[in-house]
Amino acid sequence: MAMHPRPASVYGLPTDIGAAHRGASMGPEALRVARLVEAIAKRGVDIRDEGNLGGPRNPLSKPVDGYRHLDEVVAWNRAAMSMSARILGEGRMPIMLGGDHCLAMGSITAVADHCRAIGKKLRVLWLDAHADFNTRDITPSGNLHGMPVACLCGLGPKELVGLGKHAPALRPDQIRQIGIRSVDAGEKRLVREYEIDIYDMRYIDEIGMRRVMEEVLDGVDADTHLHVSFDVDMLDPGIAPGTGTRVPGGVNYREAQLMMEMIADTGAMGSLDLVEVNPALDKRNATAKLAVDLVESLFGKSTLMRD
Ligand code: HAR
Ligand code: MN
Ligand code: MN
Ligand code: MN
Repeated sequence: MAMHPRPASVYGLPTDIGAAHRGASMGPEALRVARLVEAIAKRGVDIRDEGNLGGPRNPLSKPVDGYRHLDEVVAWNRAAMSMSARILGEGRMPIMLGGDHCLAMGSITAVADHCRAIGKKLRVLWLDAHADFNTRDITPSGNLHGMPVACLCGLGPKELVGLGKHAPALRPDQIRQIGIRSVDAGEKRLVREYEIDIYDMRYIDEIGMRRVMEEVLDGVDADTHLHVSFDVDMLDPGIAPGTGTRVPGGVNYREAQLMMEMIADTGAMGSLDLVEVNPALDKRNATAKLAVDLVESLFGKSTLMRD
């Protein structure tokens, strides 16, 4: 499948506004230096680079009423939402380069509005070490990159929950989380209450990545838009050190390749986020290079099939 790759447009959001550590703001350039755009073009995709969007600087403030930098996070997410909406309107696949993971609120809200408008089913694959399902009452940090999934499901400040045309943007049953191994105490209760489908590392260890991805992709058909939200901290820190919140025991290289190959086989990927690459913590851009290698597989590169 996926013999007619759809055209795509990348854009960067150079900010670490929702994160604990500075440096994810350099992610978009690190991914370009690792030749992301050229690698996707090589897969036969008509790809454009829209450059970076601007937004407020990081004031490095303390949390206010449970949130750090809420106004700035809203501004960056509005920018993300508009750009993703524009690209979708052009019939192209938006590829958002973060930046930290709070930015997926904007990109996914645009995708959810688009799918509603054209009557497509939406499934979001959240590849991450973290569930990102905190709220202001339970967050240990106040950092909004720990809250985007909750906000997308309607739990959060009205400015973020109400970003798009329809609130909440997502139903929990549209989400599949893979690679999870760090969930805070209050967050655990909440993901259970909301019945978020979590394929954690133990489950991956026990049944293997192939069966995990079969379950994750079950029911995906020609009418499904797959949104892949790839937080690089899903990967084991031994192979992906360049990220702000590393958690040991992550997805290894072969498991990650298989995930991407099985997603590519569906031919259903309609949008992508690449987030949390932090060059300030990386070793010779290894994490950006690995992300590009995996993106090649997401766009159908495989060992034996014809290039
Ligand atoms: N759960 C922690 C918090 O809320 C850290 C989660 C954010 N880290 C990320 N997002 N990279 O996936 O602060
Ligand atoms: Mn995340
Ligand atoms: Mn994470
Ligand atoms: Mn590859």
